[in-house]
Amino acid sequence: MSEFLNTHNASLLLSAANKSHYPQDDLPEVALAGRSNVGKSSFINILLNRKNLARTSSKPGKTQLLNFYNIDDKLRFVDVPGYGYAKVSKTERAKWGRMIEEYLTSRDNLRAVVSLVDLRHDPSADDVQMYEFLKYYDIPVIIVATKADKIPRGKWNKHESAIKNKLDFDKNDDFIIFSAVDKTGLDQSWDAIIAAINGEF
Ligand SMILES: Nc1nc2c(ncn2[C@@H]2O[C@H](COP(=O)(O)OP(=O)(O)O)[C@@H](O)[C@H]2O)c(=O)[nH]1
Ligand SMILES: [Mg+2]
Repeated sequence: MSEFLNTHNASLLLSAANKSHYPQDDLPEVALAGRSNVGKSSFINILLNRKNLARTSSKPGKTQLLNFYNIDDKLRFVDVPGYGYAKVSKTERAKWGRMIEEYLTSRDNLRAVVSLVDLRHDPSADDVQMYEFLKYYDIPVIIVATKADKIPRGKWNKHESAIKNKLDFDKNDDFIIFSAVDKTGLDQSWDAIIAAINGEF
């Protein structure tokens, strides 16, 4: 973990639907994106060593706002609502799209997006679209492949290759195999995040 941050000093700062509600300062932000249920909240909880700071839920699609987490007044995590939840209307989906796009394309504080995918499966069309979107806007991206504990270690490489292939992965990006159950990839995730923040604190 980071020697620069007291991660115990972390809390949900605010939830925002649009720009006018974003925090107004210069703190660096790292956003977390991924489909519902991929493990975003669990990732935040593990990185901050908290049981339930970011709510983990077996009911997907519950979080509909951008949740800004303050970490030691030095950095923020921004939990972006999960995509690919089947049971929302087209109108809801469009609203969701505009909210994410507004944040990702206009937020000066944004330093990187941690894009979470499930190590077990090929990336969904939404996963691929998200990666393409981030590459198009030149937003630094860290791919975190979650739920590694659910497949044997001997198969990790094969799954990693399949995901990279489907994403047309840029080898300059970070690819981290992660598990919220056994904390595989915890240090690597912090290293990548700290590198993206690049000495701002
Ligand atoms: N086995 C395993 N389960 C996980 C992992 N990460 C998340 N989960 C489970 O997957 C479900 C969804 O996780 P959550 O963090 O709420 O996903 P979110 O919707 O992306 O925020 C929950 O039941 C978690 O306990 C992981 O690394 N390994
Ligand atoms: Mg969540």
